[in-house]
Amino acid sequence: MILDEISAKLQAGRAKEVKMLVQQAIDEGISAQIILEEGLMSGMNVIGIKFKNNEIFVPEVLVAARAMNQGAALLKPLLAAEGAKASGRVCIGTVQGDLHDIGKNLVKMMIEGKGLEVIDLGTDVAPEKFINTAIDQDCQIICLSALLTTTMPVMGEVVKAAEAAGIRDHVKIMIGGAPVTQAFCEEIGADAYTPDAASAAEKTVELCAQV
Ligand code: B1M
Repeated sequence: MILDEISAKLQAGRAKEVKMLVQQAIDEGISAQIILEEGLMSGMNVIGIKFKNNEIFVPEVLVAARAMNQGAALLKPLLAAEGAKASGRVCIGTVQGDLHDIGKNLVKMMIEGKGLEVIDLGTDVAPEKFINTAIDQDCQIICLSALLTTTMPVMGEVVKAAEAAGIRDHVKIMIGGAPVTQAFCEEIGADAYTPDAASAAEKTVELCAQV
């Protein structure tokens, strides 16, 4: 099946073939959401497991990540078209010390799909940059991604910095990433934790309506 092929080619880091197959799946009428979840993300999950078990190393992970990003880029306009429209502005970034951006990019894409404006601060973002952007650009939500247990505490620093800057009552803070949990969200006093890109996008719409 084509979704399995996408997953397999992504694992092999074959970006061109991934792009071709994603386009083919789109042309066959498979929804962008299904292609993303059952093709691209399923392949990336296997990469994650193999990386953890030392069966593959950083270079293989990087080529798979590149294939993931190129395939996802084709889906971006379709995900936007499939989503219901909302309004609001959020900023998003991977926290300081952390360079993982695949999940953050997916979350961004899905939020944009809901019609919200997203300011992408990239990776390795310092707490003050999140705060200054939220103030200067009038964001309703600060979205924080972390993939390393060592960088999760930076999320707590952002919450504290928002309190110190006096914006805590009108800017919501949403967190996510593989090691992040609801319990951690409560511990640091963030407003919301969501486990994946789709629920993150839904939650942003909900939070934007609250502020
Ligand atoms: Co890294 N890495 N990595 N890595 N890497 C992990 C995270 C790791 C779990 C692998 C492992 O050992 N099992 C491990 C962390 C262990 C830990 O902290 N306990 C790890 C490590 C150790 C490292 C290095 C330290 C390795 C080294 O150098 N020795 C190093 C750190 C570099 C740094 O950041 N300073 C490193 C480097 C890298 C690469 C550069 C090679 C590459 C990143 C490429 C890139 O992002 N451009 C990489 C990758 C790809 C991974 C794995 C294999 C895959 C991550 C990924 O992209 N998953 C990862 C293993 C794994 O997670 N199983 C691993 C796919 C992505 C779609 O999922 O990001 O979880 P994810 O996003 C999801 C959800 O979490 C959620 O939605 C997304 C989509 O549904 N989500 C949010 C994410 N952000 C959200 C925000 C929200 C809401 C939901 O609200 C705001």
